[in-house]
Amino acid sequence: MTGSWDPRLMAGRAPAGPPRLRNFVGGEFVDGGSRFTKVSPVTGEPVFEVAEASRSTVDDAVAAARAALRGPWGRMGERERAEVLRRVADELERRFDDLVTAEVADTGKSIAQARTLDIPRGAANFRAFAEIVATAPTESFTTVTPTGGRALNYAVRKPVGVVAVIVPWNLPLLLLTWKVAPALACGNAVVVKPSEETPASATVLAEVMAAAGVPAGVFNLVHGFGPDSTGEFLTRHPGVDAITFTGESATGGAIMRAAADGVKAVSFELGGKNAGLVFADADLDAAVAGSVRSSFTNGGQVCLCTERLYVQRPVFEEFTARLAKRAGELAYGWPADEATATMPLISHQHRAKVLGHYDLARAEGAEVLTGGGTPTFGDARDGGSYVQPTVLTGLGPDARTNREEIFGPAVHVAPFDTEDEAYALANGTEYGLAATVWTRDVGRAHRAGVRLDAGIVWVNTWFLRDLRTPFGGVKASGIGREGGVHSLNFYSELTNVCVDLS
Ligand code: NAD
Ligand code: 6OD
Repeated sequence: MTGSWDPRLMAGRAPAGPPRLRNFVGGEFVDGGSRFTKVSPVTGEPVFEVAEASRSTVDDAVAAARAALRGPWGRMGERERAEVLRRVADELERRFDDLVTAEVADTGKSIAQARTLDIPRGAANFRAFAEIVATAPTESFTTVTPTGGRALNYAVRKPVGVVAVIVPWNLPLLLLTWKVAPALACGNAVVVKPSEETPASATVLAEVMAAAGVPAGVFNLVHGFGPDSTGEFLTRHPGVDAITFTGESATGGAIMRAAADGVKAVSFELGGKNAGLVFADADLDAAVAGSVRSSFTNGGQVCLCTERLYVQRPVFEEFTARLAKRAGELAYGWPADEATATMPLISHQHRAKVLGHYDLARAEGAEVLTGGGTPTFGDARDGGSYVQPTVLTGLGPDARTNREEIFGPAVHVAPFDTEDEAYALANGTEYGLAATVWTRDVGRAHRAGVRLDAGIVWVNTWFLRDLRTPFGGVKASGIGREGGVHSLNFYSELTNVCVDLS
């Protein structure tokens, strides 16, 4: 497929007809079923033709993964696997421009963001887990036996087996490699299903795997949809040992039901309705700039994005006015323009959902401080799926606008008076993924970590990541933690060996 990554794809154009993206099974690119068309969110024009994996293609992918576990891959030690992961990172860096093209063509995100966040994080995931797996200890205990002797207990890590990796469209390579890197580090073989909206960077990743010398069958890629398609064929497959999924909470429920039949382990990173708390003692410039980032990065299409801001009353008016002004100024340029600050939503279907939320907010009585509709360009972008960055106010905590995930560039701002009230408001949804707190009070910074029902609490920053730290959600936002040793614990089985030394 090398050569298909024409930079004109980034502007939503497929000049010589849309390139065809295929499945990758047992080290070969294969068709395997019908095809679907992927359109550009920037222009609405076709950018890729994608081979949808049929049930038998999924069977072949799972069989190839199982066979790979019986081959040299299954006998490799941690250090050798870490070396393979470093070669994958090197090759990802060599294919940097193709990956940027693929990611921007699929999502319409700015080239600047793809270059500084999405693609570097893809390579960083492989480098980080190469280090983590090569250095992670396991437990060891010396036990006094009933006869007064000694026994030595120690744990050994073994791969889980064939891992199904199912991911969404918002940060495609970043989220995919966040799972594939630790799964391979632990010696598993994977069958990956990217979102039907973002097939391209995963296809480049398959090329990267082959070029980096990853043995055939260790990494398999199947394209397609969820229910009654590739995703469901994979999660219901008896040859799959574990499922790692990132996506909507409702999809997590459907996958959990499928996994129950085979009693498969699941790791879930799900939706959020994240709160930001701005205290009156905060550095207001930093809080405004940080909240613009946390609400509107990637068009608001990051699971960690802030959709509810609670601002202490003395600074509420000033903060809200400054936030709305900055949101209204976010530039809509083409992905290649350096000044571009926002991006389209992933599809017309998702745009209809987000615009439905804008209408709902108005119907619930919200005041729209900026945005609330769609922009017009007078060029090909009018065929895309843009919406205006939107700031709302005036609704209570029980409004659906303050409870349901929008997953677009929209935030509601409301005042609070006391610290206790702020935590109660922040904790008042069924979700619990991330929260952001803006304060100069050190004691409060630490209290917030304890009082907020969220898997991740940022203080005076947002989306600052250390890949060794636990990442995941509470309540409807997920099951389990990934990151560092937490990923190793999901992607491996520990066997305790007990040796009587007497
Ligand atoms: P989605 O749940 O619709 O789809 C995610 C993936 O699951 C896609 O590959 C899809 O094809 C597949 N899928 C859908 N139904 C399936 C089924 N029944 N069986 C098997 N596979 C199925 O999510 P999306 O719209 O792609 O992504 C947006 C959602 O993801 C938001 O809710 C967002 O909060 C969440 N998300 C969470 C995190 C996190 O780390 N917690 C990260 C990113 C996105
Ligand atoms: O940074 C990460 O590791 C991560 N999993 C980010 C998730 C972003 C959600 O859209």
